[in-house]
Amino acid sequence: MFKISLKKKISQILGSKKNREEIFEELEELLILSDISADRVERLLNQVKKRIKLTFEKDDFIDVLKEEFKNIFTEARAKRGEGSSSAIQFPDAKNVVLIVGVNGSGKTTTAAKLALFYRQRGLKILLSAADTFRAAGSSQLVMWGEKLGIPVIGGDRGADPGSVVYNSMNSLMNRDYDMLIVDTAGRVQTKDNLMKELEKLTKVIKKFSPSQPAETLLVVDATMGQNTLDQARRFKFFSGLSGIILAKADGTAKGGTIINILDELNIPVKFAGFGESEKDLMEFSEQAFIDSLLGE
Ligand SMILES: Nc1nc2c(ncn2[C@@H]2O[C@H](COP(=O)(O)OP(=O)(O)O)[C@@H](O)[C@H]2O)c(=O)[nH]1
Ligand SMILES: [Mg+2]
Repeated sequence: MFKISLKKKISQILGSKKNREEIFEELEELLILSDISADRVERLLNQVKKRIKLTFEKDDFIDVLKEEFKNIFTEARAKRGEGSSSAIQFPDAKNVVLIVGVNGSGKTTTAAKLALFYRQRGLKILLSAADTFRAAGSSQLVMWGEKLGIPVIGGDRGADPGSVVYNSMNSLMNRDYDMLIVDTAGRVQTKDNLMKELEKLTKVIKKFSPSQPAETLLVVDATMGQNTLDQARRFKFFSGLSGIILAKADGTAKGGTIINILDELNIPVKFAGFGESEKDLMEFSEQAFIDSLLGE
């Protein structure tokens, strides 16, 4: 998932001849630099301190750290009332996935990746290019559609995104499609008027099918750091969120904000993007995340 792991740095810290206190201080710093909140890092390392012997082997230490990371995910899942996985379950015969997020986070690329992912699992996909805000907004998804051979419903620049979604829902319900993936315009989470537009899009979808969208997924840029927690807060407020997609995981080892999002909002990560090609998407795996952050 991540191309850069913390393992080397952790090994260096553990291998240095510093005393226990100094080792924990340096680890604290390292984990905070990977964007996990200071409060969570402190709790995490306190747990590790309790469990680890006074003198310890490097590998034992990393194993305990990994287990404590795993516990964070397990506890969050238990609070959500979920079993062993939070894989997406679709409720209806025809389902809608709404993609939201700030500018440049990777929404359009992710919409295309998801379309390919679900087509490979046998579903007939329709894409909706509801980013009518920018000149290139809609055409970018249309190009992906052409490349992948997946139909796209778009609109001209400045067109009402609600009407694009309306037309897309009409096609989904009346034609032979199983799933609609809606790409939306990027919006800064602090601009209420843009955020309210998302409420409208959701309403249009619900008019056709009250149990939809099955998933509203926030695409966050893994390199963006702590700001993504605020994004998650605000997008949750305006559009509801069922999950996070961690895009650009290839560019960083700073995936730590997803832990902060779990801690405060308990929104799980459903997918991770790790490159610019349509194939660079994987279902999120807690173990893969931990292994890739801390090294296998
Ligand atoms: N390295 C990398 N680049 C990505 C990933 N996802 C998207 N991008 C790139 O990020 C830029 C913005 O992506 P785009 O989908 O247009 O973002 P949007 O504005 O949210 O729709 C583009 O150059 C994408 O190729 C990813 O997982 N890894
Ligand atoms: Mg876009």
